[in-house]
Amino acid sequence: MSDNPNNLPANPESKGLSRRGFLGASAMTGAAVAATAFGGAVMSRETWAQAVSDAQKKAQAKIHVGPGELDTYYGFWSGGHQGEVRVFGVPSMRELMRIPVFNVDSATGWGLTNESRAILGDSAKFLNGDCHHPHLSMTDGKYDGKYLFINDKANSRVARIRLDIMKTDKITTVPNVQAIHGLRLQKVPHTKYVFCNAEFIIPHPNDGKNFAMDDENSYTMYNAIDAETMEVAWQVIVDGNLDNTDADYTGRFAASTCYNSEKALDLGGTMRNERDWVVVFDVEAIEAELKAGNFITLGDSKVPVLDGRKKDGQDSKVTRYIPVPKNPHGLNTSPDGKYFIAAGKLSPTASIIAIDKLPDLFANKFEDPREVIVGEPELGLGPLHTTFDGRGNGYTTLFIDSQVVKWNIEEAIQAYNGESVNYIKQKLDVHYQPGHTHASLTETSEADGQWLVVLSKFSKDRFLPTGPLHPENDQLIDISGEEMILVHDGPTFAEPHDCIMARRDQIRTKKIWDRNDPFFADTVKMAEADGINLTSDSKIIRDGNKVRVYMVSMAPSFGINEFTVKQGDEVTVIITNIDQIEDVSHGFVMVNHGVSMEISPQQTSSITFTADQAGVYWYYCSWFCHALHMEMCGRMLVEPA
Ligand code: K7E
Ligand code: CUA
Ligand code: CA
Repeated sequence: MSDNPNNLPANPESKGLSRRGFLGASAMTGAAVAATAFGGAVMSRETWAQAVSDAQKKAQAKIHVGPGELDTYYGFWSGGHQGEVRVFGVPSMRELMRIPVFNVDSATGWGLTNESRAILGDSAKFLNGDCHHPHLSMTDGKYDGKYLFINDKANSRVARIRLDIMKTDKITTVPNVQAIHGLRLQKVPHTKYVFCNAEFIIPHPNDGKNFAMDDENSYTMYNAIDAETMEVAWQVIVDGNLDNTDADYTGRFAASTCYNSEKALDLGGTMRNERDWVVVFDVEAIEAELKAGNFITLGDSKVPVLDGRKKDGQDSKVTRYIPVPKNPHGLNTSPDGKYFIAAGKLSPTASIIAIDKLPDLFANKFEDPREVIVGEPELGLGPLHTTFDGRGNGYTTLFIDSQVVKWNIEEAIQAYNGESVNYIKQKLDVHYQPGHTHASLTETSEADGQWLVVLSKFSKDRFLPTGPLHPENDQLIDISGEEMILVHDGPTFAEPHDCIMARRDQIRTKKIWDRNDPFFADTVKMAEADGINLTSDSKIIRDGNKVRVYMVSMAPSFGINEFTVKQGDEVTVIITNIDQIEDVSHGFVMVNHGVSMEISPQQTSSITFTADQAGVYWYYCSWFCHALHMEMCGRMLVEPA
């Protein structure tokens, strides 16, 4: 055994060896390691400089955002089963911020503070989440900068992030379903609904009396959440299961892929049918049915439920099922509003559904629902998700081929009609096994075809080794020209399924908190009831064994240097940061009590804990705020019970 198990030279360039060359044959045996002149090879700086074309150098120069310069796009990345949302600058791919959502965060106190626990509600008992699909609210098919919504597959929730403060402000658990996966927003006339798919089929009622799941009482549902109130507005029972979803640009239709039309309980069973389907929802018909009172409710839930399943081969009023091959996955609306595109996953195809034919589909004008499919191009192996440049091209990830394929939609339709055209424009190797791909502004009518992010699930040899668990590789590709040019490898921690990019002028954030912000309104109310002026008072309120310690903070000191409680007291510390200066955030940590929180300028934060040990306990400021930040501390004196 060498004492350098990674087998990396201290400095490969100095020995004139590329890393690929040094790693040698063993690195080349992986099936996905398809090194091409530029795309695949790991090379030294010198080799790279010789190999790249001028176009590549130009593209490379575009991603250089120099010190003090700002990025042109905001990127919002899901944190996958890590549970948070990450804010990136694009094209630099620098991480700007992390927004805790379904996770517990030590730095900001998310999941620890009273304000965050109130937002988490009943689900505060869960310390995990699994977010896949971040999406930005829209007005008239364009980002309006208000909210970002994201799903939690692990605990069947949907969260909303306020973009002005970049904090989660609402979390909703969707009742009577399991595993909220696909999530998209109504685009037009504005984001009234958040559409979300519950992936797994469960028995109803799910009370342990029926595990067979082979009858009509086993199903899953398509869900719509009111974007403003964050209450579940309605649910629609479907045949099969639900994977990914998207909405159209008329406001009337949304559609979802189903990979388990078989209602199978095992892997083999889910692959039995050559075709599963895309189910289309008619939002207007759904609203009409609700208005007419034609709904049921389930268990304790008050959410109206419609039945969107076929009965005796007859379609419901609110859904239509379009057969597509095979275990389809991504469902994406083209930015011209013309098509839903379903990626085939186990089929090398994508199915192009003409949205303008859907009114006739619902009017039963077609013998075969597949008459709404106007193209089914062969793209490559394992197509998962498609994104668009606004110039008529789709970019589809090919998981098995480890590629992104650029293809022309209208030409694919011509080919389907028997014309001989080559709709494939380019296939680019990515590294490796891509899931989602996202082009700048692709989900809006303003898709601008500048940047493409490809979220590769495997990084293998692209980065310094980090043990058995590898980072993912979020690659940045310049798509502004005729050719896709790979310009950046971005290691990320588990597991950004999806990301979304908006122009920087579309996101407007506050520099300091507004004292009237609803985020801490309940805490302000509590202070008012205690007769406290939060921006000037530092005072202790005793209420039986409950002690409320109110203090202000201003760099570099807390308003209270020392307070005394009795062992067993339930202590709530409420701090208002009265600094007015942008970026001067304070923190509060009570040593040996699991207590930590952020208090940014003009914010009030509070946290509750039990003083269960007698003695002296220091508290301190955890966000570096001043030259005397270390001195910003105090003592809690706990008298024995
Ligand atoms: Cu393809 Cu959850 Cu969007 Cu992962 S899903 S890749
Ligand atoms: Cu206040 Cu550090
Ligand atoms: Ca299937």
